[in-house]
Amino acid sequence: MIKTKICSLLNIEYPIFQGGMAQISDANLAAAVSEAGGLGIIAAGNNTSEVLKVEIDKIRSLTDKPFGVNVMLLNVHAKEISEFLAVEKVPVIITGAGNPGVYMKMWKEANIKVIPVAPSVAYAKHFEKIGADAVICEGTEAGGHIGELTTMCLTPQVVDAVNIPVIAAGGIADGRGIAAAFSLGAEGVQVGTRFLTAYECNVHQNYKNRVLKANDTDTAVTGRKTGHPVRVLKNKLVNQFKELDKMNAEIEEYENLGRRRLYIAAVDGDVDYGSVMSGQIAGLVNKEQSCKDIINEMFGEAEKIINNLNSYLGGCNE
Ligand code: TUI
Repeated sequence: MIKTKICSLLNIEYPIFQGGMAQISDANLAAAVSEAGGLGIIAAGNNTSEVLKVEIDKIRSLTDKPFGVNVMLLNVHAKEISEFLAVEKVPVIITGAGNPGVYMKMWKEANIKVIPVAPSVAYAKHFEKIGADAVICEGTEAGGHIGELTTMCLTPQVVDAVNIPVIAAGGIADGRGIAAAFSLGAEGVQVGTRFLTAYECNVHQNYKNRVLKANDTDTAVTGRKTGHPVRVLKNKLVNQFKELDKMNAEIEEYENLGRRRLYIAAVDGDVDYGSVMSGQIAGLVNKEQSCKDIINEMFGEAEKIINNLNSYLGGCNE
């Protein structure tokens, strides 16, 4: 049984978060993960609080277990959503793509656990200082909007720099990833890509099929020039972004090309011209499963690996 401080902090059984993937992580997916003992996370994405309210009401009807809401701080409605979440007193808020500083006091007063994604040691220290309960180190291996550093380099440096628990994310899709994250000093993991192919995930089947077929070299990063790099599976849209790079296009042209592309992939199922966000670990994701089976399998593997590593000591491994 693998238990860490994250389990007691959040009252969950397994120290695993399901990544809050915009347009994808709804109440159905999050409830399945929370019911299986992890922390299910609803992504606010680019939605308004009215849309989010439907999902929060739904998850509360589906499970009594704790859940989280991911606030993507680039969202134009971020302020409105943040105030709404304080009123709703959701158990956990995860923030991404920015600094949640202005909302911290309000959320802490509402007794919400706040866990920001920190792209560097400096941000992790700052988030600890302003009252974060834990931080997520999301490496550049992850899908979607990414930072510069890898999970392998960011995690141990943040672990050494802060006293709050650290959750590793990016590149984790099986028990080996969990064992590696714990070896780096993390006390939990956040997993996105593997949950894309969960039965309870409502993303379009074409999107799931692309992830199932992907191999190790199938992701690319679009939009580096805009300051908002996004990791996706290679497709015709990625070629169009490359053309813009060649033409030395203006940022506005990238923004025009990128508009609504995640919706086009995740909801419409156009995986040629949509933005099929996925982590580099997609090559390991080869089957559709329930969230419960994913979590049980990952932690079963991790336990075995951690036990077997003992055999490396004293040279008794065959
Ligand atoms: O936020 C994510 N991943 C995402 S958000 C998203 S939705 C989207 N759609 C279209 C275009 C762009 C995004 C898809 N994937 N991960 C968390 C994350 N946070 N990664 C990196 C960061 C981050 C970066 C900078 C966190 C804090 C930060 O602070 C520095 C600053 O400059 O604000």
